[in-house]
Amino acid sequence: MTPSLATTVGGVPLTTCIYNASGPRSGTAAALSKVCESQAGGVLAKSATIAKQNGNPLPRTYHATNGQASFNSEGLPNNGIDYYIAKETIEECMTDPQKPYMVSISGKTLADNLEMLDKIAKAPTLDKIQLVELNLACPNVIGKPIIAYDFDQMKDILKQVSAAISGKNIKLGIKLPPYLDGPHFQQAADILNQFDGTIAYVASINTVGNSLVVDIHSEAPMISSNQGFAGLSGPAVKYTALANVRKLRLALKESIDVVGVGGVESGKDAFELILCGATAVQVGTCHWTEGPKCFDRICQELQDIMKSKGYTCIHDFKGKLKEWSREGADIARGAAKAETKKDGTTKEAAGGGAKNDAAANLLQTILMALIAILLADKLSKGGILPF
Ligand code: RRO
Repeated sequence: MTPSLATTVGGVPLTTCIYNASGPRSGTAAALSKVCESQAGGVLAKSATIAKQNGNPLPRTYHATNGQASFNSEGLPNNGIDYYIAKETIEECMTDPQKPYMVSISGKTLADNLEMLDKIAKAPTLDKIQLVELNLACPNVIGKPIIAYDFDQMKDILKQVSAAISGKNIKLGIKLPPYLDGPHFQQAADILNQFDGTIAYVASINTVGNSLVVDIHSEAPMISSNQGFAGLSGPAVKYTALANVRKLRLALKESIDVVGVGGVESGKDAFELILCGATAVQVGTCHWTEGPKCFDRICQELQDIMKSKGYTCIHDFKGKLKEWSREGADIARGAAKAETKKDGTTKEAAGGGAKNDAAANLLQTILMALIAILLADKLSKGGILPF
């Protein structure tokens, strides 16, 4: 039987647990309709501001040649909130009525965010907008800090947003930046937990802000805006995303879902995030570089992994990350060995590297001992040594 990838985010059903992150290929109805036509379980629009804007000057993106990291300083190019909540836009995007449509807002001020929420609440399309993601983590508005790193400001915004949408039919998600320091996870979660009636989910993580990619030939940054400082995404951030999802899942109230996002480019990556507690997984950079067919591929790969483990739905493994154990390490080492045999390459896994180093050291010691014995024998026969 084919495993089911169905899930819910904040109570909203998604046909599959994989969908697009707000950002790449999500600014126009044409691009969003391609997401809807794929296996993506939902469709999320680019973060909106009140008015349409072009964003930062070009070049504002860069993909590292090793495929591990991407950088953007887009500066919120978008068509304005009215476009994303318009009947025509939603009709063009949403060719599959089973899938939810979601908008993202990233106002320049709290007043802008409140105004956009009011527009959404009053829109004739409200019943077609299943989730609203409030982006508190954009790293690329020049001169503005990342809101969710300032806990006092975050609390104040959530208080006012919560009051503004109370009694209105808006299901709210919060897009968070990556936290890196232990206490910050708990501090963020303590604030978010106070608004558990308002917050349906958090999406973790946005890009790693203020990263810098430098070219040695020109001796300058690769990105023109904001002195080259940009949000880092792609496989390089997956491990940070895993930790953020895990830490937040453990610290947040059960009623607040965690949607995992950051560096996902395979079914294996999605599996890992779900194991850490994600209820769904957004794909950003890979959607940007590969296009919407990435959703079909990632869904298929995730189903293949689930099938191989006998899992029939994501609840069979969601949030069930086990503690480290000797038995587990043996399983990981055995799997890495089998993989190595299969494709002939050396895999970094479960101390496999350390084991190989130990074997090499032993061989080296034996060889040196043999050489020493032979040398000693030769020298003693030559009468140089006293034995
Ligand atoms: O548009 C952007 O520059 C941008 C946004 Br709004 C965001 O949330 N994250 C990001 O990396 N870029």
